Amino acid sequence: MAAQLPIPVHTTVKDVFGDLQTASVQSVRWDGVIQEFEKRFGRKPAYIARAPGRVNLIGDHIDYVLFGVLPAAVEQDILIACGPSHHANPGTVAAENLDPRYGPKVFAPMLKSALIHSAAEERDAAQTVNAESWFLEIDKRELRWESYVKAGYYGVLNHFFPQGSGTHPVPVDLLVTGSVPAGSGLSSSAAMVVASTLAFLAVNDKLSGLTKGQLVEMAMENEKRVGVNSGGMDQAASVISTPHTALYITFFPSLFAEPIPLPTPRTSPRAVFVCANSLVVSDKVVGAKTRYNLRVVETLVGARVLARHIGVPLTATERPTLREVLGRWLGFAEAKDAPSDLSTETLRGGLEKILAEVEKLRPARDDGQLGVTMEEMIEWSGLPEDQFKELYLSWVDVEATHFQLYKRTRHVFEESLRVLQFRDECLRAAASTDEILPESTLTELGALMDASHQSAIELCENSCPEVDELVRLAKEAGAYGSRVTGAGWGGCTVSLVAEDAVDTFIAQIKERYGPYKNLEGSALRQVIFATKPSSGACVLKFE
Ligand code: NG1
Ligand code: MG
Repeated sequence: MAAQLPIPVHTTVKDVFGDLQTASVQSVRWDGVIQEFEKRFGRKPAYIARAPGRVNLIGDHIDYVLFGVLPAAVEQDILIACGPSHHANPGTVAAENLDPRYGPKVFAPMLKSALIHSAAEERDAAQTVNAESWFLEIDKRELRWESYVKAGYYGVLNHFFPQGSGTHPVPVDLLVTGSVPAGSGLSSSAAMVVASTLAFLAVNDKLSGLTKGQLVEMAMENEKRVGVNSGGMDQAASVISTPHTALYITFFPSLFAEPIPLPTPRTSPRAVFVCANSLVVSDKVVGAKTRYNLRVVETLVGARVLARHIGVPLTATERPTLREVLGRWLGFAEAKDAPSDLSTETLRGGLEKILAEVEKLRPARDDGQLGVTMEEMIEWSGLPEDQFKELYLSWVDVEATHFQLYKRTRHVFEESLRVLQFRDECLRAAASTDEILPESTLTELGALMDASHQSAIELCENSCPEVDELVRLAKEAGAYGSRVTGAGWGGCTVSLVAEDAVDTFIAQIKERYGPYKNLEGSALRQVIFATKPSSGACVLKFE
């Protein structure tokens, strides 16, 4: 299965991309990075690590609840050229970026034992798990480009160079370049962290024997150093994706990834997914309000309250997700990290059934639109206040007066159901022996995308006016379906569009979406483009 495969190590750019056309276009960029590395560091790089961004076709704000999602890697990616350096201190990194806005940085990890009684000790204790041997300063309140490089380095240091192992990380020179726009919902952060993790693994010769699934776990852990309490969709999509397919990824009881062929090449008309950037920077944290984390907490509390209503017993100290509660309610004893014996058909039936129970979470009051207050939520949970706060709030930054248990829980179950329906529709189309598939395949996929966007507006509340306008314009321009992709509150939309109508579709959006009016040529191609599902992360090794 896809997550168990080794991380690909290639020796030519052609092998990275498989098809010659993409490889010849990409080679120019890769050669540029190699030359620039040589110019800056005086020798050729030993490796280039590549990690793509991703577009999520359907299934947002459900990965941290451990339900399946359906993203595909995009061509836009992060490249990190790297090689061992002559720096005297082990592990010291000289990091440069091809983008002149991001200045060069030199940083060195410190062994925690050397930090005792130092000023950094306090910060260290707050930021890292105590069992870790290494410390690298990352200020989460002021993230910079190199923070993501450091985040990737962290896991490599702590996994492979524990204190007392007698081995030391090599000093490294590296050069970063990226084509995934930041804050656009295409997961530039995960691409940065995956590429960085891979670069440090490669340069320290720790790649052999490592599976894609293990790299995903490391990258998820590493991303927590810079990010929010996110799920694993972005890292899994960046690492495991295969060309021309989407990836159905589930997270419970263990990481599982299945390539899903997209029906588009054989439908009539053929269709493609078009990304359009609203140019509103997607920000998961606004002021002191971490709206992303708030949804993580709301869905976890929703799971406990729902469990009480439907008779799933929970201990006072466990914190299961909605996915785990559903599994138990259906009578499956799913142990974490074991393979699941809950089939997608059973899951689908279970989701349909549990949706009838979600009404029990609806606030009774007239002002229920606002959700429930902290006091009501604690009362609903059945836990004493102290215990509730310890279990649900002590580990996460959240600031809110009201909580939407009903809306978020409904969103999670309905969106998860849509992912399964989308997946089934794609698999059905792929299994068909008909020469030409009916257009209804596309209409149905489109309808699921539309319903998903409606849920983003009404239930998950992660859209924004500009994104809604883009979705409306996409529908007017003939898209089968259109939705916000990723975390939301800005960023990109993804639309399913007939292939022969893509040019007029893009021209019409350019004409009508205000922020695109003055964009031409490559500036326009960077904000609105048809995606080609690309391959996942890999390393190019120079011999
Ligand atoms: P993006 O679009 O990269 O901000 C975020 C989370 C995902 C997922 C989506 C919403 C990170 C790193 N990723 O993605 O895990 O929850 O939102 O579906 O925060
Ligand atoms: Mg991100």
